[in-house]
Amino acid sequence: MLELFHGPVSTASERARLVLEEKGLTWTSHPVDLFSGGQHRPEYRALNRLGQVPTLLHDGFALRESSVIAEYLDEVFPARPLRPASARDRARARLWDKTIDEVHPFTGVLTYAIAFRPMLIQKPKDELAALVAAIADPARRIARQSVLDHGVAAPEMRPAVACYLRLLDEMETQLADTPFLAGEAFSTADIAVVPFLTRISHLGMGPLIDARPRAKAWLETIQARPAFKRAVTDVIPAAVIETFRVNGAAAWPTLSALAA
Ligand SMILES: N[C@@H](CCC(=O)N[C@@H](CS)C(=O)NCC(=O)O)C(=O)O
Repeated sequence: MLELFHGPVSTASERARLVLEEKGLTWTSHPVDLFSGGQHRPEYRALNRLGQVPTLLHDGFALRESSVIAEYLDEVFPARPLRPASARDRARARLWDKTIDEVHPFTGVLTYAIAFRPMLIQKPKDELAALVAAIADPARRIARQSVLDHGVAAPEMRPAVACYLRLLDEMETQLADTPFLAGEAFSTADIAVVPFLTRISHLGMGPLIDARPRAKAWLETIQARPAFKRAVTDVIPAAVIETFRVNGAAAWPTLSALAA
């Protein structure tokens, strides 16, 4: 039995859901509410010591890290393979996994500074302080506090935007050679990256993607896949997309200045 503990609006969870849906696997959904601290409940942290989503539970075996989950599912369920066929392309896919490990913390900075902060700072101060204090990774804890204090004026915003510009440029370079990120075929590399471009486009940073025509066309191709609809489009609540859009539009002057 496959169970996924996931956040409906979490990029790392989107990646795990995409793998499950692309492979046509049947799975049970356990949504975790990150805003009320569901990721820090003792019973969840017994499955995932970092208090992060996603966690896959396969017949009682708990696994964290979306890249590891992707590889595991592809190995255990070999039908509809998602890892590239050649060693060279598999190595490329692993490099995209590493890139996404770098991009992920900056995605949190952008999302919390732009979209979640206005809602979170309405919470009672001690409740919010407890949510931040429970974050296991000290660097992430400091960054979270900074964006809650300063919003888009936080010093973490500049490196976050720079990280995305590097990602987009790297994609543009690869996509000049191959139609997909790890080669000629759709793979775990495309699944790893698509949640992140989707996120910045939801946050109103689409012009950065539009300026890179190959990345833009790639994004449209991946988002048109039926599994993307089931794993991402149908799962993120419309109200959240609207919050991203409205708060993203307000933040865009700051972000475009940082990008320039
Ligand atoms: N590298 C991990 C990152 C997991 C992660 O940080 N997930 C975020 C949501 S996208 C989370 O659980 N955040 C909870 C928090 O920051 O308190 C993966 O790919 O699974």
